[in-house]
Amino acid sequence: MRHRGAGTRETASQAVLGLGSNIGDRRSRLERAIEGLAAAGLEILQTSSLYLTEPVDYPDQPWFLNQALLVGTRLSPHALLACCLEVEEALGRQRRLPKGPRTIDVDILLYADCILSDPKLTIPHPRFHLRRFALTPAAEIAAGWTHPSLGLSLAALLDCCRDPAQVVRVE
Ligand code: PH2
Ligand code: MG
Ligand code: MG
Repeated sequence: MRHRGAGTRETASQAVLGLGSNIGDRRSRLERAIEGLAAAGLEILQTSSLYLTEPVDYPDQPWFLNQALLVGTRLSPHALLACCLEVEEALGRQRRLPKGPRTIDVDILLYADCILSDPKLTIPHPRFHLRRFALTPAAEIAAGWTHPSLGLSLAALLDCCRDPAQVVRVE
């Protein structure tokens, strides 16, 4: 058998990643995150528009720029998480306040039709279908993707999303 590194799979899977930044040059951070993910070997299949989004959970912070990516990868879900965390660290992410301001956040929203939950990782991301800032960019690039535990497409989930927080497309 051909040698594969730990955490890699024989065949590629698609995943949807959510990016967010609300400190400093947000646009350049998102660009550099995409470059870092590509340099780590992810195939960037599609990038959504950028969205200027009202902060949720912790309102007293600057507005975010959010974006979603469709990627191809042979990394397992946990190896993909490690890759996302490395890119966050390389871009100077500091974790001061949970849900507070961040230079860059890279979340796995969906990974193939995978459903998993352990102390380190939950897929699909447990709240993204309830949050317009994550669902809007994801539905732009993967409208027909069926959420594996809810059984609805991202387009259908966006139609019934009740999140009142503002999301404005910026390009
Ligand atoms: N991320 C959070 C908490 N709140 N709000 C917006 N608009 N965008 C985010 O990416 C975001 C947030 C925690 O990850
Ligand atoms: Mg997040
Ligand atoms: Mg995160």
